[in-house]
Parts: sequence; C-alpha cells; structure tokens
Amino acid sequence: MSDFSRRKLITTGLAVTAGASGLVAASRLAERYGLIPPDHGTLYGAGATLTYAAQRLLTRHSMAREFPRSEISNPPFANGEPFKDEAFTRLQAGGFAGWRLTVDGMVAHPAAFSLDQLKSYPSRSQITHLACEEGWSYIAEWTGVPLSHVLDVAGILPQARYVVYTSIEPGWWDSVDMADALHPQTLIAYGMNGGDLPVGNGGPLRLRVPRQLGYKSVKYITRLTVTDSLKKFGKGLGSASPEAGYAWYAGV
Ligand SMILES: Nc1nc2c(c(=O)[nH]1)N[C@H]1C(S)=C(S)[C@@H](COP(=O)(O)O)O[C@H]1N2
Ligand SMILES: [Mo]
Repeated sequence: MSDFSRRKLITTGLAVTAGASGLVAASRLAERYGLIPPDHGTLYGAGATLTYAAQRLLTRHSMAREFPRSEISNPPFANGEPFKDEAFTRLQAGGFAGWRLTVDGMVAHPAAFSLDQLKSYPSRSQITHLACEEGWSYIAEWTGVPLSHVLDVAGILPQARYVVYTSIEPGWWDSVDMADALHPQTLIAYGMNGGDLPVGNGGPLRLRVPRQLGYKSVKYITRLTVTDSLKKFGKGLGSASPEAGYAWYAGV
C-alpha cells in the first residue's frame, strides 16, 4: 500500500472509531502507530491524542506560512521583562562569547557549540508569525541554523524520538518529536529582523518552532538532549507546559 493511502486509511480509521466506538478505541489505534503525545494522561486525554495523531498523519511535512517583508511587526513584541540572573549578566557582558549549546543524549558525537560555530553553519531566514496562547502575536524575520543541521553534525542515533531543549532560565524546557525537530523551519535562532536576536526576544539563542504556539519557542537555550522517551524529564509529560495546564503539542 502506498504511504499516502495507508495514512488515509489510518486517519479514516481514527475518525470512524472516534465516532462509532469512542475515543478509547481511537487512542488504541493511535498508540499502535506511535501517535500518542507524552501528556496523553492529563486532562486533555484522548482529545489531545486525536489532535496530535491527525496532525502527524496529515501535516507532518507542511510548512508554516511565510510572510512578505512588509508584514514584519514594528516594533517586534517582547514578552515582558527579559530574564536576567548573575550568570546571564556575566555572559552578556562578554558579548555571549562564553555561551554554549550542549548537545547530548542519543547522539554519536556529544558536543558544546559556541555562537560562532552555530553561525558558521548554513543559515536560514524566514518571516513567520509567533502567536502567544494569551492572544497577542507578531511577525518577524528569524535567522538561524536549522535544528536538523546541528542534529546531523551530532549524529542522532536511530532510536531517537524526541529532542528536549532547556533554557538557562529556570523552569523553561520543552521538547518536540522528530517530525518537528527535523522540519526545515525549526531553527536554532540567533538573529531577528537582520540583527542579533534581542535579549528581550530570547537572545542570544532560542529555538524557533513556527508550526506551534509561542510557548514552544523557548528562549535562552543552552542544552539539547536527544532521547527515545520523555518519561525521565520533569514529570514525564514532555515539557513544563502540561505541568502548568498547557498542551505539549501546540500546533497552529
Ligand atoms: N525562557 C523563556 N522562553 C519563553 C518564555 C519565557 O518566559 N521564558 N515565554 C514563552 C511564551 S509564553 C511566548 S508567547 C514566547 C514569546 O516570545 P517573545 O518574547 O519573542 O514575544 O516565548 C516563549 N518562550
Ligand atoms: Mo505565550
């Protein structure tokens, strides 16, 4: 059977079972095909599973909308006061020369990348929309190295299923599955609107995940961990967001 007709069959199956014999049967089908989000046990339950499963089957390769330059918001929105502590202030005073992005977990070559190293890799710029779950949004041009490139350099092992990313800001960490991690628009962003990424918007380094809500674009990232399971991270729900009542998968 072709990949497409197989997908169609699974999706139809999900929809039919959801209607006919309830969400539990749909969830069982989803589990068989690896379509269960890590926070399926929370209050979203089977509903979140269906959303995630349908998205993964139908929009795995779709692109976030890109805008013309004339649509860039001016000034770009900065969400409250930028994070600052002693360590961050010291790094900032040194022009972030000491900033490192550690890559570990299920990779052949664990590494710690400086900003200069990341900037030496092929870059991508894209004008996309960042939408906060609270209702505001803005459009900006983001520049960075595709996460997929850095994962290639590190050499992900075949068992890899998720990439966990962690901020220097306490409490901020999240994860994406490999479909989003390897997606061409998922960037390790160091630039915005032609300049360095402002600290207010997560500079010097942030993950930019334009196919999901703003909270998945974690600012000030210092670590990527490749893993086959999210059970051992935090409360095992895939990120800090579901612990606070937000869905792990926040596709837009
Ligand atoms: N480290 C860190 N990352 C974060 C946040 C934060 O407070 N700290 N806020 C998130 C939320 S809820 C949104 S909507 C976006 C806001 O991005 P902006 O500051 O560029 O507007 O960043 C996300 N990433
Ligand atoms: Mo947000």
